[in-house]
Amino acid sequence: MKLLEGKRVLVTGVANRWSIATGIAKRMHDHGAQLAFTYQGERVRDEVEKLAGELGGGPVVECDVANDASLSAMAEALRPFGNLDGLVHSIAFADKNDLRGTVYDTTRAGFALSLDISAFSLIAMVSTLRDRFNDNASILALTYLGATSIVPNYNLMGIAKAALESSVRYLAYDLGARGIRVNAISAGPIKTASMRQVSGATKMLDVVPQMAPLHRNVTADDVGNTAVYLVSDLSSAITADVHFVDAGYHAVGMLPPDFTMK
Ligand code: 0WD
Repeated sequence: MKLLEGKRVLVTGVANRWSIATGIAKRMHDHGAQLAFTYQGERVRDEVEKLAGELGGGPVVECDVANDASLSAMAEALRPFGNLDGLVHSIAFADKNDLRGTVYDTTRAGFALSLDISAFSLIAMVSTLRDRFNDNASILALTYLGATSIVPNYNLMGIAKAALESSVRYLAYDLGARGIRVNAISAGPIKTASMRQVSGATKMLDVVPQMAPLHRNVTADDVGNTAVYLVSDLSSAITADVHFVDAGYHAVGMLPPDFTMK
């Protein structure tokens, strides 16, 4: 059964084939969605155009979320695509130096930049596209456990994700009267370019299979499956939620007494 037949979805945050947004786009395409993509700049343009070509040949439009003119130009360029039934926000940035060491060494400029691109960008995209969502559309953002729990080295990005998750809830309230839903998927660690910026992050991939109830890491496909559900009408009463796709890791509070890390 195809869950997204007839739905138009805008996907942001594809940088390469390992991006979580790539996994989401593939699963949405499998479920019959018509996809449009944004790309951040020339550096990733070819990669995004290639993916769009493989997934239905929809429009590919530049959008740097740090730039208001770029956001407005994106909205204009997407007009022929038609109104949206879904938006996937899969964007984050922090200076590498703010993803290691101590949080109290974060600079004012680093904080402002990371919160702008990783959290305000969701508000900015919704604001820019506010008249372009169909009633009952679904908006999705990507977050991580480090928003609400201490994950060493995730540091500033955890603070930015806390702002993002709160933005999800307030936007859900703003848009609820139109039946528009806003949710976040909290994904377990997945090896991507962004993830590698966090000091020691690849070691997290060894920890999760030992501790998580499902004893495995998650993939961009796992996240994509949940994204399909959250944009489909099957999740019609779910909004303002943070939905974990992390093999159950978030629910583990203590290890067994005989546990030794491999
Ligand atoms: O373990 C992971 N990989 C997790 C990622 C676990 C849980 C959540 N996430 C989140 C990230 O924080 C992010 O919100 O998922 C989202 C997607 O991240 P990703 O797929 O892990 O990383 P990546 O493939 O690097 O995509 C993020 C993209 C950027 O990629 P690069 O590598 O080029 O920085 O965010 C985009 C950009 O394409 N991006 C921007 N887009 C528009 N305007 C901007 C910007 N100013 N800055 C970054």
